[in-house]
Amino acid sequence: MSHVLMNDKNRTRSKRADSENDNAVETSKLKARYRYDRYYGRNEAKDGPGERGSSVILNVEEQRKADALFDKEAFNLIASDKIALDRTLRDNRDPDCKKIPYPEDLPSASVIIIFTNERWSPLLRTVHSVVNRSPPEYLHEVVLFDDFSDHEELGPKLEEYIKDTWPDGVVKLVRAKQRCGLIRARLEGAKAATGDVMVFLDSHCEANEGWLEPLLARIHEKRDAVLCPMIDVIDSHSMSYSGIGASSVGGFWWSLHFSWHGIPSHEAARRKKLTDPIRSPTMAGGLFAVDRKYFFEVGSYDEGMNMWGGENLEISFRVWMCGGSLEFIPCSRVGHIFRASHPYDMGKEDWHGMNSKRLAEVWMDEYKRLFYMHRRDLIDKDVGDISERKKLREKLNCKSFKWYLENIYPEKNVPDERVQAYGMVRNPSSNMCLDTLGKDEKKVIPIGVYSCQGGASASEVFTLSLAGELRREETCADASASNPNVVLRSCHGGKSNQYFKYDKISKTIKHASGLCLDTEGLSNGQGVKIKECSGKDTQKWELEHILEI
Ligand code: LR7
Ligand code: MN
Repeated sequence: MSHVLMNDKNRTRSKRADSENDNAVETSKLKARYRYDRYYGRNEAKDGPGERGSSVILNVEEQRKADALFDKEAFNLIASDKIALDRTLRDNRDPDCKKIPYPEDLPSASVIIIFTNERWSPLLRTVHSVVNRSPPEYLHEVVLFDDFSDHEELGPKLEEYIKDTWPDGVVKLVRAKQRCGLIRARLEGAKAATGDVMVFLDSHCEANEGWLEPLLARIHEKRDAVLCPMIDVIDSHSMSYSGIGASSVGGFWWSLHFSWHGIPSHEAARRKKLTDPIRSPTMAGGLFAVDRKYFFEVGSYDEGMNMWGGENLEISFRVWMCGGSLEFIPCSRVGHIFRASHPYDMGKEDWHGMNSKRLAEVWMDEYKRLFYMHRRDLIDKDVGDISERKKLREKLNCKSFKWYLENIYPEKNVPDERVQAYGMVRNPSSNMCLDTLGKDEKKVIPIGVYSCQGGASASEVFTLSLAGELRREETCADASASNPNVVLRSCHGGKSNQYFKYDKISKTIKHASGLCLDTEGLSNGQGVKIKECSGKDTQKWELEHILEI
């Protein structure tokens, strides 16, 4: 790694540098105040495309170009290029956020932005937003880590731009000598950083007003708190910036993909104010703040993970299980361009799957079985040596995954524990099983029937919960006498349309409406219905593993 731009001598930004000065404390505070106001002044109204976070309107010709580029770039590059690199944003924080008095002696921050072949305008807009909206006395540095990009504009032109725009050296560019992948890129960025706190951002973000102080203040208060800002949405088509509320936390699917959920009631009850941190079982991965030394103490990242994916759940589980906490900070807001695909090359390997296997093996104890239920293909896959990570877990004396589930994520559905039954739901006369047919379970989908795969396919694994729900991980079978087609939709916990009872003797699955689950007339791939109970074979079911009925 070579440090291309380093100009530490002339820097006066960090509070440490300020206090080394023999200026009277008051004077340095005034100076900081002045610069602070000046930087904040840049958010004053100005005209132009996308200002105040608005959508960019393109003419027909521009739109044609944008459409042609969209598949490759996964966002509207033409619109982005029209927006000022220091565009203004609406301050969408809760008004109470502005009343919080932050201590004056906050730790300093290194903001680490890793990128590989990021486009110029989103990359530089990220940097400008950070420099312009961070109080200079707390912004120790911005570390731009280039993960082996080959776009020409990111070569010497970028170095020149940085030197000209931030001559005080606050923005440092570090280049990888070979492609690292995002996990090792963040590690390299972290090794280059020297501030008290590190804040990681993706390379297509916009930090909003007052984003940094609440992160630093919380770490000042609790050094083992790992913090995420609220991730606002920069629309990949219009480039508009819109605030999301502060009502979600992170979770995961047993396939080890990240998911969003409403704040659970136990957490809502624990919090006193809207501005209080929100404890979250997991983080999305890209945007977070952590005490620099704590990050390394708690095991930084798994260097054996490659390219993309899995590191977000790994750090989430690890931080909680090893004594820290993971929190969302409602008063800190950063926008992110959500892109449907990756505009950079990362080869054809299933990196997410392999990285996830590493984390399942190290952190999930016996619960890794639920990951393998979704990923049978990975059971025998070699994902490299994990002994160092296991040693780390031992050294830090971390708690079990069971502890994590019970204490940090009690609302998580464990499909095969404390349930009436789980596994295949089979109609023996046709040898067809209930099946999601591989449809997207984030939407409302019909439950179909399909030739039983012997449990070899996760799409035929259902749970009959203690509450009488016939369910998947997040969704429950739902029907009514007037809507007899059985669909999967969000579990509401209120029985009625989502209540089913299995009778071991008659082998029927009877719905709250009094109708029975029936395969009559169905062939592979068709949707199952509830019908008048008839006692026919088409209404007889076997549940693969019965625990308590
Ligand atoms: O090989 C690579 N080298 C890199 O430097 C691959 C990527 N990168 C950079 C890339 O340029 C970008 O700045 O790494 C950053 C993240 O890559 P993205 O933006 O393609 O990822 P994403 O936003 O699609 O995915 C989310 O999940 C990832 C899992 O590994 C990472 O943790 C991302 O940081 C994460 N992004 C967020 O959490 C932003 C909020 C999204 C949500 C929800
Ligand atoms: Mn991203």
